[in-house]
Amino acid sequence: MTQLPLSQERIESLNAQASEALEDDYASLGRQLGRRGVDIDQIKDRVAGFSVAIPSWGSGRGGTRFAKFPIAGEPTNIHEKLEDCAVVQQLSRVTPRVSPHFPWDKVADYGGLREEASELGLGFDAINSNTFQDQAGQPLSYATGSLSANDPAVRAQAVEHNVECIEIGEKLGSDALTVWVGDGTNFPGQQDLARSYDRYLEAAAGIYAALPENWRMLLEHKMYEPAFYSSVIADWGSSILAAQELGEKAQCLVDLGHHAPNTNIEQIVARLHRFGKLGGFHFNDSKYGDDDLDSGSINPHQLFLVFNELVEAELNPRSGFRPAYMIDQSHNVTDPIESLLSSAEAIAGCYAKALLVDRDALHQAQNDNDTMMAFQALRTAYRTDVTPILALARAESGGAIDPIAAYRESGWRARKAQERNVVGLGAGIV
Ligand code: RM4
Ligand code: MN
Ligand code: MN
Repeated sequence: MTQLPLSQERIESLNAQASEALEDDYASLGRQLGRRGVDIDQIKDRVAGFSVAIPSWGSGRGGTRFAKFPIAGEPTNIHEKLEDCAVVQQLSRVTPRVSPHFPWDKVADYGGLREEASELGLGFDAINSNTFQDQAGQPLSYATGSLSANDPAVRAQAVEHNVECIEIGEKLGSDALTVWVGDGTNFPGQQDLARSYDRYLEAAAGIYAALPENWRMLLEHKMYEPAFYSSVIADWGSSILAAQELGEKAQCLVDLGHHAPNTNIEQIVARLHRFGKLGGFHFNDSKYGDDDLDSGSINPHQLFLVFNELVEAELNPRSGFRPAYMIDQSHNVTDPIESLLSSAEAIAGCYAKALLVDRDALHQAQNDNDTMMAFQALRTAYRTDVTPILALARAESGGAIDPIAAYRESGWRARKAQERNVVGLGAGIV
């Protein structure tokens, strides 16, 4: 039996107060879209079918390299993280799965954890391994690398951890492993750039060999941090070459925050899709060097352009299109539940806007070399306020018309501050 964390009655009574205004806005937008030949209900149905996973660590406050400021009532273990994720899902209705991170989310009984999640209305998405930190009691250190380490015993330990993640994932009902390594160097000459990649490939093949039939291995690239001179999997080039070398079940995962400023990420999406290697997405935003700001908070237009490519890819699946979508954010200044709600809305909103692009007009203008009309096809969709579509889709599936207001009204965090253990370092990342 599902045990939702917030009072469903309360959400509905708040919705009742806002529903007249929403219907009015929805009808007006419906007329506007109708004039463009778009059926608003069809867009709403597509939005209702959209979902994005929440990272378990995103339920805690992250930090910078300088400090971390946890808030009272933050989750301190996977059980509490699941509860907070369930709040996000209950209000937003677009985040039905959690992407866990091991060993951070380790428990003794994974069958029990799966049940616990399902009672909260949640399932599990891609499993994230962690060979970028040393854990207490771990025999060998990752200080000089993990999958690309010089020492074969360190590489073997890193492979073994990833294989254990797959085994845990099978118990949780997942079907993908996301591998991000912090391996790299801070000094020119510190490592041989070619040989470290060779070692990575060899170790990654050991993980690949342990993948069950229906599983995928998602390789996540990141330009820098923690390595500041060279990273072994720094860019989509290194990533796709590794994925091609490993085999069909290996694909690339694009984290929006892991590129140099001004990189054309939407073009990377198109390229990866062209070669059947677009496996997943980590949504967040970034301005300078941070990779975990709230999705759409800095550059919503980029998020829209990425979704424009994703919708193109969905319509033209070539050898398949089934990207694992996940939010990947964790930072210092907001209640993480509010940030996740805001990001979920930004992501679903950009998906909706991308659906509004008049594709025939766009393709025609492209063929005719009519640059301005091609641009206008995108611009018209981008400037449409899709809020009523998102709100109605949410309300119709039991979510809140105004998720952040409903969350604040619920007093959830204050209640948890009474019930939960003192935070310590918290669940977020530093
Ligand atoms: C990394 C990367 C990974 C995530 C860790 C916590 O920057 O984005 O996806 O597992 O952070
Ligand atoms: Mn990521
Ligand atoms: Mn990151």
